[in-house]
Amino acid sequence: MKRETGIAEMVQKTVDSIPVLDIHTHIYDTNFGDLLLWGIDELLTYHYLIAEVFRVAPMPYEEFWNMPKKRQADHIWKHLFIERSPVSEACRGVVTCINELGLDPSDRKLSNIRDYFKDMNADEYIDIVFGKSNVREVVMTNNPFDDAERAVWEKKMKRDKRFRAALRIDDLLLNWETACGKLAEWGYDVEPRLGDWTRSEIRRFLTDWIKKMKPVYMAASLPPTFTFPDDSPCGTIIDSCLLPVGREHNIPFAMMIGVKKLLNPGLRLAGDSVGKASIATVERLCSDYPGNKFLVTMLSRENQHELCVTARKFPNLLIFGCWWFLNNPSIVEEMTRERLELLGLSMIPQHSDARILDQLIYKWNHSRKVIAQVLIDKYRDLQDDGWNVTENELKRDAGILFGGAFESFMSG
Ligand code: FIX
Ligand code: ZN
Repeated sequence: MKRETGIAEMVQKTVDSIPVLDIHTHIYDTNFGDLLLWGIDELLTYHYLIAEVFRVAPMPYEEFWNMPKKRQADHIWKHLFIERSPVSEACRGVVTCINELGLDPSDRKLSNIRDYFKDMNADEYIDIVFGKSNVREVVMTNNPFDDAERAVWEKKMKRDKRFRAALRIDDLLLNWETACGKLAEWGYDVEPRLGDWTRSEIRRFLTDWIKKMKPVYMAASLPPTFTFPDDSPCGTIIDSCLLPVGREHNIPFAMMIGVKKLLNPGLRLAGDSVGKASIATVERLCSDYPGNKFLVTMLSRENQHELCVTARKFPNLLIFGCWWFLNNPSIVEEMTRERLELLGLSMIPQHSDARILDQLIYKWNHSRKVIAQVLIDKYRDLQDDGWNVTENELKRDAGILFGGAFESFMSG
């Protein structure tokens, strides 16, 4: 069959043109003040780069943590960008940001890059970054157990519509002893023993925060050992509080499974690692709670294929993103191929997990390139059998992948 020429260019152009709904980030709108991180020094001290710099320039952990942010950034720039080429994905991302902002990476001068940010303000920079990354909305990570964040929610605020909320409840599920004390402090009549009344008060707590935040989902990151059903506080709260409230409000439970917290505590946030989890937990939840919706991403590469197959079995399961240690072009390509081949367009190929606002630029620039390449191959396969995808069909498909599948899942 004669292949339609120019499919590659048409796909890349279309994929680049679709504004994305980024369903998981750690960035905030300006109501949250300093919780929103941005600028070159934050970009350089991203925890991914901290883990990498300790590999080439070991020092006592506390000596690094006691350095001012700029000194940490200088240290990382020196060791990972000047004394070595920045070939890791996290390093390459910084170079992409510098270049996409119209700055000149070739002069290697951190001082020149800092000058760009000298008179910048957060509101202006949000517009710049959303424009350059072609992001239409992001979902934040909003934790009512974080004192600084809770204080913001307790004030009246005019929300920025581009920043949707997600109710993050790791503390409730994984640290019930402490969470119980906090809920009691906040006026919920709870006790450590999870009796009926305490469970109803936990449901009230969740409902109160759903009313306050209007979250698109409730989320938790869970260890590789996470199992369900389970008579631990985690399993009990999921079964008798989280899922009933999720059904009542049509709010999915987003499970991010496979994090080994603080494998190396000295690295703090950079010290988390990965473990293969049991897909049986996901199967059981999707099967036993057909009235609930589940968004799932798993951190181990070894869980990906079985997660795709599980998604084929349960329409109430939508899988998302190439999370954290998977967000590298080689693995994003592998995961996107197997997802398209097993699930078609009924999945969310990527989220950014951006912790620093600027990262939207590189994480989406890099991901769009890989996802476009996979789509080009798929459309060429179709062309070989006489199915020429039209530009409108391309736009429709890319719209589904970059937000549409999520929005249909939410509204269904
Ligand atoms: O639990 C999470 O939301 C993780 O994404 C974070 O804890 C992690 O530090 C991260 O930002 C990974 O990209
Ligand atoms: Zn995250």
